Amino acid sequence: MPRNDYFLSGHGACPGCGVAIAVKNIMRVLGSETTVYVPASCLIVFSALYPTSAFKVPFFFTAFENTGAVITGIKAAHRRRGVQGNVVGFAGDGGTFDIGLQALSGAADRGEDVLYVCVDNEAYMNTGIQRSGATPFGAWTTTSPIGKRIQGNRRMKKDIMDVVIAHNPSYAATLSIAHFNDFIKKVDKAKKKKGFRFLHVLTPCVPGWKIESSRTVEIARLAVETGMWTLYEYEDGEARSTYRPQEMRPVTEYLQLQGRFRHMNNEDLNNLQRYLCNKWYYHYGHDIEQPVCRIYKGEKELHFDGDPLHGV
Ligand SMILES: Cc1ncc(C[n+]2csc(CCOP(=O)(O)OP(=O)(O)O)c2C)c(N)n1
Ligand code: SF4
Repeated sequence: MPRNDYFLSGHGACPGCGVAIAVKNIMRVLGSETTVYVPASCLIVFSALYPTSAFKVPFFFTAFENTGAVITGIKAAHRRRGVQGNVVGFAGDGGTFDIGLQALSGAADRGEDVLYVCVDNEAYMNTGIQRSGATPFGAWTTTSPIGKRIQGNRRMKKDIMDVVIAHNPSYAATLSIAHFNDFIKKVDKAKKKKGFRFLHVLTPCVPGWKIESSRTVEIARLAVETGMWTLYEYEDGEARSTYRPQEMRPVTEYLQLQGRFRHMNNEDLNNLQRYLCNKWYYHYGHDIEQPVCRIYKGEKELHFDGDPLHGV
């Protein structure tokens, strides 16, 4: 692992921010010959207080919906001037799944020679925790509240990887900040490939997920162990899983560490668990010998410890 930092301390992220952890490590692998673009998002707020920037490389910022278009333009300018190196865009899930989808699709469709990274904290965090297409089923956000009519977000998370893969990119992969070797290998591959490359990183958010700041990495690991997040890559027209947990852990182990899920009832828990079991089979099914899915029949199984962070 290279030790030189190009995303420096002194930025303003919350302690334990998954986005900051991901960006710091990705930048170590990408190195000094990199030009960065960040659209409106938490990252721009905590990394670029004018006139300073936490990025120790050339760095751009324009509008929310533009990542695919701007990184395309930067690459074209580089080509024209004979500049070598990577052009990378770091966009949030709101700027990728929803508002930036059209520019993302255009860049992927044209096979632009750029790296697009989606740092996915599963909501529009910097404007106050609004639901996005990446928000998981059941999660509380300020626009999917808990009340008589609805109990948190009613939609399953959009599968943005499937959307990107439909464009046949040269490389696409999912990353976890808790699976370090897998993480580094994939960034390195993405750095070396030509054409359109896409990395999708799960980045837990302390206030948005109502978690303790010291548990970010543990929660990211549990996402993989419970099937909420699967690690795989797509290249040369084929997808393959890069890490398979030994057994499928009950999703409640993941949910109960996060206040955004504390209201979930049995029916919703079972719906989510069933969905994850199907997803597990979809990703790992061919090498599974026995059924792994455990649907709960008893009482609600979420237990909270009374920590105020775990309240909604
Ligand atoms: C077209 C447009 N709509 C809305 C906004 C306001 N806005 C700026 S950042 C942001 C939320 C960003 O969410 P996301 O991309 O998920 O990144 P996060 O803050 O969660 O890291 C919003 C809604 C904007 N700048 N431009
Ligand atoms: S609100 Fe969430 S994503 Fe934004 S800086 Fe804090 S922990 Fe990171």
